[in-house]
Amino acid sequence: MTALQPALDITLAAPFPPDFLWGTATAAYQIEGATREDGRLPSIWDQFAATPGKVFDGHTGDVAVDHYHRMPADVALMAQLGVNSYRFSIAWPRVIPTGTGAVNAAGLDFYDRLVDTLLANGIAPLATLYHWDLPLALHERGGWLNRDTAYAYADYAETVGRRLGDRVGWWLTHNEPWCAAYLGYGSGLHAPGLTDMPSAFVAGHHLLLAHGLALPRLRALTQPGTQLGISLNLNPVYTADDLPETQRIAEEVEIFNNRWFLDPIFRGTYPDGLFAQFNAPPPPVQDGDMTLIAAPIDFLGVNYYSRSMVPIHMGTNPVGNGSATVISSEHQTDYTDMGWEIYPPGLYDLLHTLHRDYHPAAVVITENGAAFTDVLDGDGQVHDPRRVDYVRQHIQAMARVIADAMPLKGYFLWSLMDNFEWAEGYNKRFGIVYVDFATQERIIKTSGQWYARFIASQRGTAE
Ligand code: IFM
Repeated sequence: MTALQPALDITLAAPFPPDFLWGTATAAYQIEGATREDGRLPSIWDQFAATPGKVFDGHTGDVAVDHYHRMPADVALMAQLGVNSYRFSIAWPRVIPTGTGAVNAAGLDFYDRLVDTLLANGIAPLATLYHWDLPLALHERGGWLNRDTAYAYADYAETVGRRLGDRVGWWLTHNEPWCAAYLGYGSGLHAPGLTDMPSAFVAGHHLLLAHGLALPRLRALTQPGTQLGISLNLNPVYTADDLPETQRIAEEVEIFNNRWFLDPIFRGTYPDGLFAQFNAPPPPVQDGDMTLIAAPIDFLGVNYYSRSMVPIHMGTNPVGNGSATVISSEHQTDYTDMGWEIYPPGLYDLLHTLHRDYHPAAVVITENGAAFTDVLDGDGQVHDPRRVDYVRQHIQAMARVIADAMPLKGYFLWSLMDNFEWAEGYNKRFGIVYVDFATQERIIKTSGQWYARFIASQRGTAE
């Protein structure tokens, strides 16, 4: 285990409530490995990653960071960091390997053990039911293009809720359905790799329907006070000039990037102009769907990494896993290894806009973090001062939100440890814990040390 360094500056005017969730986040396919063990069957990501040319250098999640076998040690690492919460995802193909039907006891047992280990360490579990690893068997029946997948998902949610609902107090139905729909079915950058915008909208609708169908079933199986929500990747849109054309494009980007999922969830409608932007027909919405989708949630999970800037300048970097918007070079400040502009004020602006326009009962930052080119130094440490600055500045933005009395309940740093970054494979490191992918050794980076000391200072336990 890495010893924590005592001398990191954690000074920050940060009036966070004592019950604020300070956590780290991960997802099953990105960390677990063991893809063929204990009854797990393939997901769309196993197939996608095995397809030449889809993932950087042919990397796959077959081993990932071996969390499936190292779970107790990884929880001990979290305890060492002092986090009071942990966001993880449950692999549907581990729990119901063919998507419907028989439950795989060994798969469910793993998450049961994880939850118990977390609780034994004083760490509150926040479980995500779907973080992109659709069972391949369901994809072979149409995947998210097939309405039946939404019903299968609700059954899966019930299975998991029945087993873990007595101990898990925070749940997310989906992580970033925008990515699952657009990157998976529209741009093809993610599994299952389709490139058809009308399909992306169909998939998006069925993902939303799945969310709406699962909510009451989870509600019935969880303890009173359990918090149910969904995580959306959101980026506030800024304009570089006042030209009418710029404003028009910004409005389209806002609709596509943010309102595609926000409006159905909070208003029960799709935003005007969403489908027309792509000359696509509306998805097949049936009577009652929008009411289910707009059922109240207890919190909105916000995944914030960067902003969007209009107009688009050629030759600059895409935001949000290859979304349609790019940053204007005129506004360039600093970029992460993903090519995403570092813009902490965007988090404050985004939360203000969300509260003004959608009034979520509460917000949790379910992801925020940065990829940088980290190296293991000769001193055996991983020095990542840019990530320390990134995290500090985003926490500072949250402090302003809290000072404005907005109901912000928690912050989950993406990610606990370096892992499989989807189409980028192991080539991008987001962790506050460095992983030597050859040996699976974990080393807490300077940012992890900083976060640990910051959390301790919040509790009044820092030296
Ligand atoms: O690694 C991903 C995560 O799975 C979803 N949100 C964005 C992260 C960084 O790209």
